[in-house]
Amino acid sequence: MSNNTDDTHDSRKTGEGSSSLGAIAALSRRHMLGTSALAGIVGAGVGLAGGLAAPHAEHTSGTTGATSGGVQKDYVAPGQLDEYYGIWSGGQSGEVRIMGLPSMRELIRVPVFNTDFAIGWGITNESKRVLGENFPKGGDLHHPHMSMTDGHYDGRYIFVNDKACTRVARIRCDVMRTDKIIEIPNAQSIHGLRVQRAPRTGYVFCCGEFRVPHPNDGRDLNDPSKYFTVFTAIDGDTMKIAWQVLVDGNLDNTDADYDGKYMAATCYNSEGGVDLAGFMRDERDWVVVFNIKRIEEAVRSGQYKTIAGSDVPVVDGRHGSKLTLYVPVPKNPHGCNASPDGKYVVASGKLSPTVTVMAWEKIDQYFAGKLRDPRDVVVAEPEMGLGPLHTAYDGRGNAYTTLFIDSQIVKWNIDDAIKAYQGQKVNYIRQKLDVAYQPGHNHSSMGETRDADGKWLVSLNKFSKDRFLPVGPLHPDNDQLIDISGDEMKLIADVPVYSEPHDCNIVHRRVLMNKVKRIWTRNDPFFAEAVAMAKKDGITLESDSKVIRDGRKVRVYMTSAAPMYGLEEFTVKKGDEVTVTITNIDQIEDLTHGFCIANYGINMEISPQETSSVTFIADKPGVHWFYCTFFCHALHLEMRSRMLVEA
Ligand code: RUQ
Ligand code: CUA
Ligand code: CA
Repeated sequence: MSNNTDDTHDSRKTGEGSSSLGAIAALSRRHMLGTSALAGIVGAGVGLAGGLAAPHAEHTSGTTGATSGGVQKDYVAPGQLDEYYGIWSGGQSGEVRIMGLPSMRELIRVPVFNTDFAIGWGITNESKRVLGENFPKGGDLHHPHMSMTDGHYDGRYIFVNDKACTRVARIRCDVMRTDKIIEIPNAQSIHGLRVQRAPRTGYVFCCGEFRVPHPNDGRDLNDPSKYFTVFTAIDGDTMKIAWQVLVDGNLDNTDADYDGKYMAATCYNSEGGVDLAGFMRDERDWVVVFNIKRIEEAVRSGQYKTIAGSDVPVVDGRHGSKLTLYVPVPKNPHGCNASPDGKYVVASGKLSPTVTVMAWEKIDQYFAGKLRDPRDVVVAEPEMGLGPLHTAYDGRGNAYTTLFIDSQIVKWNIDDAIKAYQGQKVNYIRQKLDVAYQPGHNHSSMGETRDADGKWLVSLNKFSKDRFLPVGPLHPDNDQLIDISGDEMKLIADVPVYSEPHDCNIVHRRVLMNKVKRIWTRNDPFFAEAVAMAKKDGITLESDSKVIRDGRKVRVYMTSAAPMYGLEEFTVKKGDEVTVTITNIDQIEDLTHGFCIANYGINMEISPQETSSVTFIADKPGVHWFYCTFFCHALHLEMRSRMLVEA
């Protein structure tokens, strides 16, 4: 395994450059799009098409430099392991995908807000307990972030947002299973989500994007002056909401400092608009900074109210509050990204060609009363190009900003940008690399932690256009792998991805590999309720296979061990409420069984040492075979038994 690490590093050092080709393409593209592109992003359909013009002209740029001595740099040989885990958002698929980097192979999917027949997510009692009563059909997951301790990934949890149904979820890294989903009150549509970096996570923070009235029960429908949103702090250990902050405007993306003192969030609707023209009326919006200690003090001393029937303490952080700082920044900022040296936070301009660099130290000074003008916390505002959305870092003082309209990644130097802002004549732009096409987020290896290692960058492009075989009107996205280990960015691979990754984390395998369990631990809390029920019924899950009738409720307990279930049949009556609880007593890694009842719409996974349960009404009389769905044994097909439902 450790060989693999060395292989990956060595092979990358000898790559050949391609900058001249890329530069020419970049020039011609900028010439082609010209100034109409900015109009493009705001002019809806027609303009957007303009911004996307002529992909054929440059679609070969940047594809060289991918090999070293004939070996593709993202090549991970059979039997070798990737160096990084990629924690990928599944977007409107509502799931998280775990990838390997640099191979960019998808390793596994973690259902979160979606349902998944493969493992029975949304079917088993264990998953329904997480999803809640009447759970929505899906979710729109944008931002996965791993828990941290002192600015380092700690491999405990991954937290994610649901923009579609205003929820936040937590995934346990040890079993890669979602163990908690909560709804956020007093908000509509959770977008930005980040974790407290220090001293630990700690808080999970999230942004309510849409302004609506609260309570949102039909009153004040057409009175936007009554609309508002809140910034939410969740206790990541208990998944209970700690407090909320009422803000002016709306909230988009957010990020934390490295000292546990502040959060910053972008706002693109300072106008309080309710339509496109309204969202863009003003030349400036803002970044709002939250002073965590002051907010905690306000909550402790009772300086809060509760709203709309929820008991969550809400403090007032609108203009004039001592709890917040509103920093005016150019028009409709989007991404919010703290640099791994712990010094800066960068808001990307979107409708402005600039990004705004703010220093945490200056924010300290502002809250201490040493600075008067909120703009005094800004230390640089470098020009990037058209449509800056998100910024990533290499840990060597460079930043990488995506340009949605220009379809480029800009590599720039933070110190030089600060010097330029102070009036010195320095060029802070290091390189512009064409990507295909229209990047949203980008993310660098370990780049949102103190361990930013500057090896890989992924550009998560919203359009793939002509990059893959045509597969119908719906195109995959294109996540491009870029080598940033040298002085120049080099494009390594195009990877098609299903709708629609927004963001990802790239986590070195040393963080996770030894924390991830290969088989379940008996009595894991994930299936604790099934274990408790069995105990009440006097069942030893590891050995008993038995049917217990309790009025119209029937509880069926059985073991599974390749290639047999503990019961060859069980009998119930039509209309019975049946709970089937299966314990996989196999101990061998990877020996998963399934449980699918023919024509009942039920399937679930039972991995080694796991207990899974499902409850249903036996509404169809007759013989129903139940069978194993995971190929577990030469006699896997023979691993089936009968459920007899009496009429
Ligand atoms: S946002 S493309 Cu949903 Cu993270 Cu910026
Ligand atoms: Cu058990 Cu297939
Ligand atoms: Ca605006």
